[in-house]
Amino acid sequence: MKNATLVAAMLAVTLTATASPALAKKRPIVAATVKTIQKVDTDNSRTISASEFSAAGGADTTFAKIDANANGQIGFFELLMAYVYKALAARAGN
Ligand SMILES: [Ca+2]
Repeated sequence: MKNATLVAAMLAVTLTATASPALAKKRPIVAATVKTIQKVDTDNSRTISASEFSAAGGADTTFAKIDANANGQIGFFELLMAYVYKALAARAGN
């Protein structure tokens, strides 16, 4: 419970931070995650639903890959990990 509270607090801080140039320079993957959620999360639930993902032009198969716990929502950390994997794949030349 304590960890869940801490994670929720960290998430709130992260999502209320704007994807500022300073954040983009220091933590580009975090900045990209914040920017994407702010753009795609049209109901401001702080997660991305399948319909929001689709409305933003995302494919259902991509949504399913990112939604790691298959709860029908893409949370901050699921999207963050997707960006991390994408960066690692790019670095590996894949
Ligand atoms: Ca999820």
